[in-house]
Amino acid sequence: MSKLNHIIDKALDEEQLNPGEIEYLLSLEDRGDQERLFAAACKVRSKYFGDKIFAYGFVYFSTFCQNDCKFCFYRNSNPKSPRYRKDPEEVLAIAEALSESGVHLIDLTMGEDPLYYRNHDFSDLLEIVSAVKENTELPVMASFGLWPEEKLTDLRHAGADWYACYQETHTPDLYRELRVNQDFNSRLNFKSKARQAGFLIEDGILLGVGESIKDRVRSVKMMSDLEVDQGRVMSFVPQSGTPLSEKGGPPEYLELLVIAVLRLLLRDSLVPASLDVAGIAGLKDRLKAGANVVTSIIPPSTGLKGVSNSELDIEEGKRTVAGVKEVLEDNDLRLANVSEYKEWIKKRREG
Ligand code: SAM
Ligand code: MD0
Ligand code: SF4
Repeated sequence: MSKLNHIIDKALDEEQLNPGEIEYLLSLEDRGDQERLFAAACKVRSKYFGDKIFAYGFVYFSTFCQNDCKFCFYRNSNPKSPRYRKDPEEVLAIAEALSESGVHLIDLTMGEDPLYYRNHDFSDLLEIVSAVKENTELPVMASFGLWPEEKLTDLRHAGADWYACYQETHTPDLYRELRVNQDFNSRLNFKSKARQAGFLIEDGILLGVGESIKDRVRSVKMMSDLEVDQGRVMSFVPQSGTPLSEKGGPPEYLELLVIAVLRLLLRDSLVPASLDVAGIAGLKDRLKAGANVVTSIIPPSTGLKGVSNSELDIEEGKRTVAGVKEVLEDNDLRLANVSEYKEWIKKRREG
């Protein structure tokens, strides 16, 4: 039996893969081999989720940030970055419209906005979360940066179900280069603290930011060891006005390999296909690699931006549930019902 078949069979039997085996999968270059890996990942997805796919509405409500992450368009020192802060009424109206359009979760995201972080006053954010939760009755994800640990319970009580906090890399030296002046362990430990406070947690990595294959293996292993509820990978997209503006992104297939490996390792957890990297045109491949949540759905005519592709497909109305549904139908998949998503959350919490 070929090495690839052996590793795939092991994964399908739900045996743990060792680092060497993970590295082998993440190094596949032959298109046929890659397809076999993707087919195995889809098999695991279909075992746990059938043909159901979830969809998240993305509300990037403040693009102000006190940090200076090297890869990010919205880093504090980038004069070219579009800055806005949506007021609570507008956030609520957008969340309601997203809910009506059929998303399963509202992802409330901001930079580490100094308006809240400098005075350590997060009461407005707690009110936004409660209002969104009450009015949409949907699960809510908070993606606010390194939120103070002592206020995690308040955020949970306000109605946030998920906390998303991406490590980008699980290799401390590389992390320090990317997330300038941010402590590696504080960000890593934050995820466990959030889990203890009752949150479902999402971790994620970036590809093409100077990591080696071994760094990638370490990251997917750590996400799997952490038993993240949602494990994300995104290809780096170069941003103007940043130190990495001239650096190219990684080869397209790499993100697909990592999606597939995450699916094999995380099994019944959620693995996103982000519309923020290659837009609606990139969705099919990500689904075929084993992803089961479409993220970064952004309504047009709101002025809202994406993160790594601040404008792609948004005003054309393609980053919408309607746009996503077409792709799902063409690929024998279907948009889940909200009750199916809530059911997954409930089961996950019961462990
Ligand atoms: N500001 C919060 C934070 O950083 O935790 C929440 C924000 S979310 C906007 C930021 C995530 O988008 C990052 O963690 C990173 O994974 C992703 N991202 C940012 N810039 C990117 C880029 N140029 N290419 C790909 N992904 C990027
Ligand atoms: C996405 N641009 O879903 C968003 C973002 C934040 N929770 C998610 C990275 O791709
Ligand atoms: Fe700020 Fe988040 Fe961008 Fe870093 S990734 S600069 S914390 S918005």
